Amino acid sequence: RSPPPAGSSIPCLPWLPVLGSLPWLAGGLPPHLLFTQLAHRYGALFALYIGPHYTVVVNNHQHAREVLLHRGKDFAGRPSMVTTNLLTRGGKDIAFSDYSSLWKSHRRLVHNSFALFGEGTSRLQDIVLSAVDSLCAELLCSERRGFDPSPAVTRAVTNVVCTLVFGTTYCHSDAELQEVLQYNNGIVETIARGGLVDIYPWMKLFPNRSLSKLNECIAVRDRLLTHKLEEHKASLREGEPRDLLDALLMGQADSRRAEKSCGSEDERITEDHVLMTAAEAFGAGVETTSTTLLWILAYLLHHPEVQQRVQQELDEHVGSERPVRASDRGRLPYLDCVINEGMRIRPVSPVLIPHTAVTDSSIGGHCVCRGTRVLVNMWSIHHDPEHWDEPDLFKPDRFLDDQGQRVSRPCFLPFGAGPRVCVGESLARLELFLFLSSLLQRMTFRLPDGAPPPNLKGKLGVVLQPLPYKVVVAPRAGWGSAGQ
Ligand code: HEM
Ligand code: PLO
Repeated sequence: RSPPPAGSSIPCLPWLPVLGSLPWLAGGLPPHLLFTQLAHRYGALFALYIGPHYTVVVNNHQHAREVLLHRGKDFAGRPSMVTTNLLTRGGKDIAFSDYSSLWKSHRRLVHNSFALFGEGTSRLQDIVLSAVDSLCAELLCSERRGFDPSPAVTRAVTNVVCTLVFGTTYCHSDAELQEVLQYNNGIVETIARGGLVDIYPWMKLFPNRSLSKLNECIAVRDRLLTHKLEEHKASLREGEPRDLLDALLMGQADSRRAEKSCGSEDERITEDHVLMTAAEAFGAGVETTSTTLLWILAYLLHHPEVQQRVQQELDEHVGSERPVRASDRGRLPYLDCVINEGMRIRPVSPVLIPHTAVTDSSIGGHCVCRGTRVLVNMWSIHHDPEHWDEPDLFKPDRFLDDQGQRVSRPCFLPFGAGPRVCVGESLARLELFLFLSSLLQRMTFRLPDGAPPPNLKGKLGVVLQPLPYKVVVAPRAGWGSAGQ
C-alpha cells in the first residue's frame, strides 16, 4: 500500500483497507462523470484510493498543464497493469510503458517513422483518399431506410492503418481484414480501463473469462503480426521504407549498431518492441479515429445547420470537380472547428491514460510523492463552465474569433500535452480532415424517417463511444450512386 503523502493537503476521499475509496463511489457513473461530480464536493484537485492505489485526480486546466507540460517529465510514468502488460509483453510499447531512457528512444523512433508517412507527404493522403473513395461508394449504395455507419467507417479506418503499417490494402470482405477487425473488437471488449483485474493484480490468479478471451485475441494478433514482420524482414531493402514496419525495422537495426558501439543491452529496441509498436499503431489508430468520426456524425445529425454550413464552405473553396486535398485545410476553417468541437464535447479518452509521478514533485503547490498515480480528467476541463460558454452545447463557432479566424483555446487538450502527448496527433488530424471533408463534399447525412436522433450519452469502454445509431445518405449534386 502507498501511504498518503506526508504534509500534503490534497483533500482525500475516505478509504478502507483493501477496498480503498470504492464504497464511497456508488452510483455506477463512469469515472470521468464521477470525478467531475466529486470535484464539486472536494475541489478541482482531490485524491482517492482506487483499491490500494493512492490516486490524485486533476480537474482544471492549470493543474493539467502543470502535470502534462510544466512538470511533464515528473509525471511521465505509467502504472503497471495486468491487462496492458499482457497486451504489450510487459511494456514494450509506447502508451503503457513506464518512463525510461529506452522508452524515450523508442518513442523518438516511432515519432520519426510516423513523420515519414504523416503530414507533409502525399503518401498518407493517397492512402486515405483511396479508403475514402471505397467508403463513399459503399455508403452511397447502402440501405435507403437507414443503416448503422459504424462497421463501414471502422473498416475504412482499419484499411488506412493496415496500408500505413504493413502496406496491405484489403477489399471489403477479405478474410485477413475480418480477422483484424475481430481480434481488435475482442481486445476492446475485454481491456476496458479500470477493470477489477487492474486494481487488484492478484485477481488474475482466479479463472477469469474476460482475461482468457483477451489472451486468445492477443494470440491471434501476434500470429498475424509475426507473419507480417517475417515477410518484411525477408524483403527489406536499403533506402526508402515502404511502410511503418520497414521504418521501425530500419530504426531497430540502427539501435543494434548503436548498442554494439556503447555496449548497453537494456538500451536496445528489440523485435518485440517493433511488434508491439505495430500492434499499438493499429489499436490506437483505429479505435480513436473511427470513434471521433462517429461522434462528429452523430452531432451533425442533431445539427443539420452545421452540416449545411460545412458543405457551403466546401462548395465555395473546393467545389465538386475534384477531391479535397490536405492543402485545402487552410481554406476550410469551419470544418476544423467542427472537428475540434467534436473532440471537445466528447473526448474519446476522457481521463487520458493514467500517469504516475516518477519522482517527488508537486501539483498546485501540494506535494505529490514518487509513485503516485495521477488521472487528468479532460472531460471536466472540456466542460468547465468557467471557460466554456454553455459547455454542453455543440457550438463549433467557439473556435472562431470575430474575424472568422481560428483561435486556440488553452482548455482544449484532446491529445494531451507534453512528453506523453499523443504520437499520432498529426496523423489523426489529417485523417479526420480528409475523411469528413470528402464525405460531406459527396453526400448529406440524415436521420431515417421517424428515427430519434442519436443518443449522445456514450458508453465508456477503452474509449468513450457513441451508442449505435442509424443514418441515411443522399448523394450531393455531381456525386451519383457510383461514388465517382
Ligand atoms: C496517446 C488521443 C489518435 C497513438 C494518446 C493520449 C490521448 C490521445 C489523449 C494520452 C495522452 C496522455 O496519457 O497524457 C488521441 C485522439 C486521437 C488519437 C483523440 C484521434 C482522434 C492516435 C493515432 C495514433 C495514436 C492515429 C497512432 C497511429 C498514440 C500513442 C499514445 C497515444 C502511441 C501513447 C503516447 C505515450 O504514452 O507516450 N492519444 N489519439 N493516437 N496515442 Fe493517440
Ligand atoms: C485498442 C485495442 C487494440 O487491440 C489495442 C490497443 C492499443 C493502443 C490503445 C488502444 C487499444 C485503445 C486507445 C488507446 C490506445 C493507446 C492510446 C489510446 C488507449 C487498447 C487512447 C487515446 O486512449
